[in-house]
Amino acid sequence: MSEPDRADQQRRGPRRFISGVVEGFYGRPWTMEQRTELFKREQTWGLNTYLYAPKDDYKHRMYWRDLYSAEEAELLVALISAAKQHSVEFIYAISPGLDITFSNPKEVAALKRKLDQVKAFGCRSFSLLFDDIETEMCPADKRAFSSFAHAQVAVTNEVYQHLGGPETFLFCPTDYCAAFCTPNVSQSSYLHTVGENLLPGIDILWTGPKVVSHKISVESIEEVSAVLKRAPVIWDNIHANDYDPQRLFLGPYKDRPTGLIPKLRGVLTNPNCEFFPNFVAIHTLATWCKAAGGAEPRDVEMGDEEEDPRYSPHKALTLALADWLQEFLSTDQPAGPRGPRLRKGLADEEPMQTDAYAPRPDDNPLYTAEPLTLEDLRLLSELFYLPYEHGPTARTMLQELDWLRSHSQAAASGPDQVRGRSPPRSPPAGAPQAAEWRSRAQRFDGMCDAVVQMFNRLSNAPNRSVLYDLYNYICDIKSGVGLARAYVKTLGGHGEPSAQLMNTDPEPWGFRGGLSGEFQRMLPCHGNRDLFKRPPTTAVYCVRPCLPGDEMEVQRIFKEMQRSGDERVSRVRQPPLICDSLSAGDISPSPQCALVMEDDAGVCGYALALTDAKPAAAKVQRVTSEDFPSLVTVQVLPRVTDPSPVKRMIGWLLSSIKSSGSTGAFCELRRGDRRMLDFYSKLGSFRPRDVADLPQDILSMGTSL
Ligand code: GDL
Repeated sequence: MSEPDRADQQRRGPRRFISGVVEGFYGRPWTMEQRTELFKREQTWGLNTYLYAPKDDYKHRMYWRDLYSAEEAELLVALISAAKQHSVEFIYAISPGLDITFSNPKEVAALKRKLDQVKAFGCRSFSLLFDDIETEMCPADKRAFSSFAHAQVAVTNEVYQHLGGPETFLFCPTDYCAAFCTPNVSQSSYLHTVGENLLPGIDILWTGPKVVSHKISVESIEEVSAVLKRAPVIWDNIHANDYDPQRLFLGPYKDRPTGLIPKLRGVLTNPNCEFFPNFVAIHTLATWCKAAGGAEPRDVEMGDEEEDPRYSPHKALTLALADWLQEFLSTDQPAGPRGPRLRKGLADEEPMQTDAYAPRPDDNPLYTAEPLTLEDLRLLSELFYLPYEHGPTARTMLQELDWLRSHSQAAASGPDQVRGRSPPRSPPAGAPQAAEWRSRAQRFDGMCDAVVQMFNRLSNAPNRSVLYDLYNYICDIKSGVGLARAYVKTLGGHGEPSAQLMNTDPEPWGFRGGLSGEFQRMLPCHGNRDLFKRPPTTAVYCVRPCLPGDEMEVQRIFKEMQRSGDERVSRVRQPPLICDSLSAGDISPSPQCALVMEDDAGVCGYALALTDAKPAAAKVQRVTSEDFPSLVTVQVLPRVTDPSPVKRMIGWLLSSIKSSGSTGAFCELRRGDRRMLDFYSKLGSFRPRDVADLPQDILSMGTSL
């Protein structure tokens, strides 16, 4: 810092830690009422800044050159003044990077003109953002500047000086996280140029190691600060959900040690697109910020069970949820659809009158909703926790479902009482596993029920604005939990297999996800990118296309499994299955329809298919049906106990068959082959079908595509 700068800073006094919210996500921007409500909350919780940067606001990015109309100006003036009233610093950001020509003075003049206009609205703090833009410069800029960083820095410095060197002026680099730096942070020539040439009064935004950073360490900030020659302001995307319509983040601010606070210039969170569900994100950030300078968070006992002695995410969450509960229970909706905006319109109208109604003794009792509880909100938060972590209850549910699935043999071998509601009075000897399975299945069912009850109580909460922002997400999780619950009941042998799971013509809510869901199901690696730690499995399997050298292995497995089939049956001569010729190598599988799986010891299973099974069927004097023209066969060695790689092979085959235009696939099994029978039944998609003239000990199962 130069002498005059240092003197200037001394005159202004120590700069406060910037803390608050950046409205910097893609999609529908918040309303003016919501922003005003945000300022109130920030003031109450001790946050001091709001960065106006809604990506899809026309005049912030796409049409950045256009001046605001008189009406827009009125709204912005009111907003800037509302921020002031609540002691929140309003920073106006502009994103000219989509199409600015840095070297064209007219462009720079347009930028200055726009910011001058906003300055005239009462705004004193500004920001230039160059995130998410093309890094290739146009020919004119290439001639004028030695690099993209030089171009950005030149324009930013000029605008900053034009505005009189505002006390707060933020710059968002194009390489705004470590993952974007080439070859890395300390050797990034882009960041070095920015660090060395950007005027010292300008602060720099940084999202951490990644765009959505799981953790931000003190060391990583020290590294980037050395290059930038200043402490960065974190633009934190930990609660941002604009990249996936199925996600919402209601977990606490987390995995940023409070030791960062003295190393940073500030933290702004860019949270969920939906305004109201951000209560936890912003409240817990405020608690985190209070950990600075030894100030103890409100009512938070200093950490015991967690690493950071100044901040406990768990306790911060509890504080936030307790306050949030009050909001749910209030009918006062300051920024909602029945808030001031509409109230103003309705001001002259008479309130609607409804006659008080009291049921007579024989009438139906009036419906009275149970009130929402703190535990409901904790469960909600745990189901929609953080981008790299599910909440504890969600983790338990996943682990339990995984256990129930992989131990479903125990359920099947247990006494038939699993069908009844109550456990057997005295379990027979040798059934402890079955008893454990039943009790864990019951516990899982209880957890699913808690989600449904939470959904019911939330839907009845008086504050409709908060509910509406959450509605799609809670419907989605309720439906997902419902499917898992039905699946566990099916595994446990409860009555008819769940209509939701087994129905060949399910309602649209019986399967997830529209066209995007279809694409995901077609991709063999679907699920590989799960961000969450899966419950441990014991073996690693490789599923891959069957190569010419694998044919011997496939035939070996086929023969071995034929031999070890039901001994009693194998001694008598058995009628052949349609798929035998396929497994024995007499008929070649259709293109893209042959897979094998391997474990450490080698090939341990295969899955083969014929998109048109007619020729194979003819060999054993059978006919195929129009609905199920394709044949599937799968075989695994008994050492494979994990059903998931087998499921993956079948999923892969079915998508190949489907893309060949087939409408359905079938398989044939021996009734005595309990292992494969059990396997296909549990897959869920294959159902027994009636086929005329089938030999007595053969069963056919089909799935529509
Ligand atoms: C980004 C964008 C931000 C977006 C976020 C999450 C920055 C600096 N820019 O890269 O607008 O909301 O990802 O999708 O984070």
